[in-house]
Amino acid sequence: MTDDSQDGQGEQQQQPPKGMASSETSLSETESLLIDMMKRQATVKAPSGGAEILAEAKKLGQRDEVGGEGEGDRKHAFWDTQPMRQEGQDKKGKKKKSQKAIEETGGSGSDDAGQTMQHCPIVPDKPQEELRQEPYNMPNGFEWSTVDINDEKERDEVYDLLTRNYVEDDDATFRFDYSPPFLLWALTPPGYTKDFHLGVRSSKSGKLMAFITAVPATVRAYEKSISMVEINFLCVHKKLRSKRLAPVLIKEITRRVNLTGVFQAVYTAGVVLPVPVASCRYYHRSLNPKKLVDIGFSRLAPRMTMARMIKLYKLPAETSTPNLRPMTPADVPGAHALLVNYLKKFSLCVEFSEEDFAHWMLPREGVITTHVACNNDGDPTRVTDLVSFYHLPSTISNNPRHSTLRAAYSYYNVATSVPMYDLMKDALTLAMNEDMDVFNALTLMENEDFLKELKFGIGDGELQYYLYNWACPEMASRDVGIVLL
Ligand code: MYA
Repeated sequence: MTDDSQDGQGEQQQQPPKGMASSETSLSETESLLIDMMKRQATVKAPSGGAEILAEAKKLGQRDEVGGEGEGDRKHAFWDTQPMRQEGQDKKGKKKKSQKAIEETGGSGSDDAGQTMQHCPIVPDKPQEELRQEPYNMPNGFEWSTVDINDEKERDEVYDLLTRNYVEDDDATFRFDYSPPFLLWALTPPGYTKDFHLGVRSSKSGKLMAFITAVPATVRAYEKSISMVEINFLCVHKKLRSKRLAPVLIKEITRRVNLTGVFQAVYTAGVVLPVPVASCRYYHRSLNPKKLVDIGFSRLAPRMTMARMIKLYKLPAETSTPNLRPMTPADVPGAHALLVNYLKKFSLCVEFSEEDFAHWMLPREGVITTHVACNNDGDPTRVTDLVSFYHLPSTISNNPRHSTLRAAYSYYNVATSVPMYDLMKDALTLAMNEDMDVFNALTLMENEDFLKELKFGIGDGELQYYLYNWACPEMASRDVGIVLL
């Protein structure tokens, strides 16, 4: 769970945080779902292990839109039926059983010789008339609900679900606490579709019990530019866990996205599923070491005193990059050009339009901080440097003194007039001046060049990157150029 960094400081993986917030689901709702499922199981003969879902899925008449016909006796009853990269995709050789299962149901990820075809959909696009038109069934007592994220009340409902039930670390000490303004930002980029903010409510109480989202993005994987969606905020209320609701949410969002002519997606998760395209590790840089030790995020190494630790992590009060200042709308064309050009060197990145860039990068208080510098003598309006981080606090459980861990997450950074090390040191100062406790960064893009020198400590888990329905070789984390929220 913890690891000693080079500085002798142990860090926890901020995969996220966790928590123990009380659940407000009434027992009667949970019980009614359980009873409903038990009744179904009594009437449907399940083939084999993991059959709870299969029985449920069959009873509900569920059918995968692309990929497998249903869940069976596999390690990943759901994921092994989905059009995903397969283990050993990068090598020639025999097809694996699960790959065969996909092919039998329409997949095309391998050629006849058993060699993997690269850089193509695993399952071909389907014409509209072949797509399932009606939503997947929900268990009795629950119903689909498209959430209006622009409505403050509904946004607060999403906030409430996530803040109590979303991603936690292994021992449930820290849990992500995405703020309502952050959710609005994350879910309304140019071209977003309301239908892709998908909730599940209790029919009786109307309470939001589960959620999943998709937003559009043009993503380049190696040489191919693909219209896809970014999937995020998959969440099932703690009282409804392990009942195979997540696969239904994933199938329904897939169906809705497919109906708009899109068949690929990108997403990240802390869990290893079939099969990541890349794997990145979080590193953490202490900004407020005393608090981090107090809350158990970090620990004092043997022979390290708090006074020495504070000194070790002390940062300059001011930034050093000349002319570094908050980005404004007038900077968008120049900063967009800088980032788009920089991202060319990576194997997986978003191809931002100028409009996308303005949405994702302009500063928003308490959500995203972006600074730029224009240090080109010949062209004083040219943006030469860009540094940004988003604000994602975590709820801290069971701590008498602290309820929130304030965390900055490195976003997109480009340095041309100063070394990347200097620019990122400025990022730490900016985060410290916004009262952040810790600055987190993944081992993607060129981050590994500065992490150790800037006294980041290694986290203890990995963030997996996935491409849905897209075959391509695995890549190293330094080749990943996309940061998902
Ligand atoms: S990552 C954040 C995920 N959220 C959390 O970790 C929040 C806390 N946890 C929960 O709310 C629940 O535990 C969740 C699972 C909802 C995660 N990604 O219903 P179940 C598989 C994908 O009985 P529950 C993010 O948001 C699991 O392996 N699948 O389980 C990106 C098993 O399948 P299989 C996951 O615990 C999401 C099945 O679910 C994940 O009650 C990208 C069990 O279902 C996970 N993080 O609920 C989603 N965790 O048996 C994919 C578990 O096969 C998008 N599972 O192993 C795919 C693209 C879709 C669009 C395509 C368009 C073309």
